[in-house]
Amino acid sequence: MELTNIILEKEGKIAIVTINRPKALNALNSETLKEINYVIDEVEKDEEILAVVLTGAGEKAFVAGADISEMKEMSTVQGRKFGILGNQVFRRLENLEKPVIAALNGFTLGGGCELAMACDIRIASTKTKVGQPEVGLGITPGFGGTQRLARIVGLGMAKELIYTGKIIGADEAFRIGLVNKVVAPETLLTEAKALANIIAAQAPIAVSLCKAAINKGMQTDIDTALSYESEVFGECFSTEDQKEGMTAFVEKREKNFKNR
Ligand code: DAK
Repeated sequence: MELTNIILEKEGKIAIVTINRPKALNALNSETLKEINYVIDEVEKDEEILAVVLTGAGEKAFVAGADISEMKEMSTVQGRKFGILGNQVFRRLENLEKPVIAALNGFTLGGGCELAMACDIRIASTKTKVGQPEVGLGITPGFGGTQRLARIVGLGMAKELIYTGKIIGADEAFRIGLVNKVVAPETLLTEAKALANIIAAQAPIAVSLCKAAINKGMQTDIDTALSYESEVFGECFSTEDQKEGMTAFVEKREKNFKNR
């Protein structure tokens, strides 16, 4: 697939995925969603890639939402199709076996905030502005916003943000736990890559199983969740990397994980 709205780059063990429609503040149209879906395929099958950084092109926006110009003209059927596509893509990203760090380099609104919330970790710059302004457009958040925001920041805060459509700054986003860290705009990508590289240096199967256990555990009761944790814990002992990690510790040497 020829990519016109997304840039996919590899740097060692990490992939950097950039949404590249800066003239429309990286708004998500159908084509961009399809390209993100394709990039997920590529990242999934590339065994060298162990973590992903997702960001937006330009200095103004991560993603300023779903593409309003495209949505404006949609029929009910097209709207439903668009919603299904977005939800599928975001869910695939959330379930991707490799961790995804969103580097929020500016406006992170509507579908952009929802995209960021489908990622594992969010880092903001001091210029980041976050919100779910959909009610001001006569719609509800449709790419998981009504579900993921409450899971991340809690019910009361999610309801306030969604009912008012208000846009908050990076410090407030940090205070409510929507982003993990706020850094200077010029260091955002470096910080996100550094974090991705720290993760990529761990045992990849263990990291991936942690992601699955955390995600699955958040959707179920504690007993089922703990039983799943025991299952994945056991699974680690069938990996070469568990032997390598523990042997390297005992032998006081650097570990050399093989993703096996
Ligand atoms: N869509 C399309 N174009 C956009 C856009 C968007 N979301 N956001 C900005 N742009 C375009 C602008 O139209 C403008 O294009 P030109 O006029 O230059 O051609 C260009 O980007 C620069 O934007 P501005 O000139 O407006 O820049 P400012 O600095 O003055 O303002 C802003 C920046 C971010 C405050 C403003 O652009 C803005 O308010 N943008 C819209 C933000 C927004 O409301 N986002 C939420 C979109 S609703 C669904 C599932 C999900 C969704 C919908 C349906 N289904 C289940 C079906 C999700 C909905 C949303 O995300």
